[in-house]
Amino acid sequence: MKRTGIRAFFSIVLVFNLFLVRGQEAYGDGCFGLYPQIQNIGGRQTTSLDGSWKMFVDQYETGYYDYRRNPMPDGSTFFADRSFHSDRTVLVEYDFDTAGELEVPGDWNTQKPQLYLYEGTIWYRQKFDVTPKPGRRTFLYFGAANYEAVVGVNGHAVAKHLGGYTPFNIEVTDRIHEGSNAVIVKVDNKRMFEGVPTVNSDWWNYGGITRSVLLVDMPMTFVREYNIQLSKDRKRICGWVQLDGEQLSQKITLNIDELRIHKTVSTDSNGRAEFEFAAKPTLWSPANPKLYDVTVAAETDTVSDRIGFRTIETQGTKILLNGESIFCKGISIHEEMPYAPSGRAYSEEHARTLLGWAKELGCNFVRLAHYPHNEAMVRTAEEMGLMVWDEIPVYWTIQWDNPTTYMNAEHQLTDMIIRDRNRANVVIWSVSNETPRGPARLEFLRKLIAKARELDDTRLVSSAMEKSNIDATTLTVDDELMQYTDIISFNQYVGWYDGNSDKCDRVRWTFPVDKPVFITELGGGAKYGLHGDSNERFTEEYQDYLYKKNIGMLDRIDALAGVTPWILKDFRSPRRFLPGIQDDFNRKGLLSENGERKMAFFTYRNWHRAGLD
Ligand code: GCB
Repeated sequence: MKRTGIRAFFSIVLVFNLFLVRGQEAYGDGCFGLYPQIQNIGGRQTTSLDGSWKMFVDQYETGYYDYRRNPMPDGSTFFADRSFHSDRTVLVEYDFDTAGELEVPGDWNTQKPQLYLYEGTIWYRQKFDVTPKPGRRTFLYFGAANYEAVVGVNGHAVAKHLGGYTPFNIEVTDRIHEGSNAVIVKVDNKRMFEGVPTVNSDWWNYGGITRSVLLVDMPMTFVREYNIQLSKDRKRICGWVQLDGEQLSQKITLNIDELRIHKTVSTDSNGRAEFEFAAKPTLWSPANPKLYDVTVAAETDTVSDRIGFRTIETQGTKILLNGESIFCKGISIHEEMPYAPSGRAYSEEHARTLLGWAKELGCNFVRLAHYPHNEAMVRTAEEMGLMVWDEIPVYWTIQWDNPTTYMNAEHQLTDMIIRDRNRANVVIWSVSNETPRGPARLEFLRKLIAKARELDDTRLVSSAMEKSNIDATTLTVDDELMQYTDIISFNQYVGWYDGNSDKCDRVRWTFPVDKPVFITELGGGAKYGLHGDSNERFTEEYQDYLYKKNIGMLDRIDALAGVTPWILKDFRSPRRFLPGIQDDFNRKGLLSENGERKMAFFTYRNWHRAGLD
């Protein structure tokens, strides 16, 4: 393992160069090489790299650090796709060709029993053939990889991304060549104190390349992003288009054939064009989730989407959709498969089943907790007439004083908003869940809320806050964050963590400001098929009685505008140890992890509120 002086010198030069390149592109949180997000990836020309990827587990990160724990020069990391078996004269202690396999998309925990509890680094490799087209650009797109992904293309580290639930892409136009190419990704899901989320959460830390990987073929100048919405007075369609590339001054036509709209605007020297024109579309709503075929045609690129038009606002204690009061009957959902093996969900089929259950419950709203779910979830919900609460994983105790943590959270928020800003069903951006009060946290969340409004001033912005007690039975929310949020949204567990279900009858709620009240969590655990008395924990009867009593309490809250009980389906959590009952599952689902409906499912289904479609 000893190096000669001259080799060590060259290594230092190489490492220095590597960091120089990274330093120039640094994103403030250690990320590098990332290209601004290309929106509406499903509407682009892509080649899927999904399927079986070669992989091996590297618990000590031997492929990244040398024996002194210094980062190795690019040329000697595992980003080089070496094979011991094809040349045994060279010392190589890894070999992708003969390594094991993992499916992408997919978490690793539920694919191999020995990886069930694994938290650390796994190296992935996929090979692909290309014939580069002159005059085109190629990007490598990842729907998500949890948590830290360092991506190598043809032997060199080209990008690093942090955060397990947002998409990222990398321009590889000059990195790929005719014939066979290799993409190698180091994915590390070790929990980090400075991370978002941090080390402590009540859901499984699924590792891996959990969403699709695509090669994206783009023209030299392309439509990178657009925002197409109904104006607040519902009389006009307005928005903007952003080009990317060298030919930034172009004419752009927005076509909505069904509305006979064909409007042409010109981009400025930065590639941006704004538009606004009178229109009378049929409005999107849960009762009529109308979407229009929309085409953005630039001179060098055309992209199509399905877009709905609606407004969302608050008035006093009401939430108004298209100017009319709507009660949000919802349910919270984790991004977990509807059936075994209960791993990370990623497909449209998963989305249809999960959201189908929400519809069966009579919901018009889903809270996609506690992080941005895959795009199929949001788009399928839009088609099915389900409003969405989109959230980032600023959960429990984050390092509020750490500027790097803030940058990371802000990037996740930004990427979620860019991805979902044209979805009519997304009505609330949420910046956090159950965070402990204090000045640093208030400043952190205030900045995130301001950022969300700066990026999109057409939706509501909130956070799942916590309740407080005025006395034993008078409950309130007095979080100072409320002055920045549009609604008073909070989690409460009367009947589970706070007394038993009968307490609901004695509780009185009072709220300090005149804003819509939205209960983002309530509930209790039940093991499907476990029966007993209504005061016996974890029986279906306990959960059912808790729902009945909570519903009685909800009906007495005049300002209540929405509720998303916890949770649609039992989900894996490392905090749930009860053998025979929990077995690593949080049991607060209305359905079991196998899709079996518990008694409370029917009780919640039968509950109606005026204004519900
Ligand atoms: C909460 C959290 C949620 C947990 C839930 C529980 O308040 O927001 O992530 O899973 O309670 O079951 O304790």
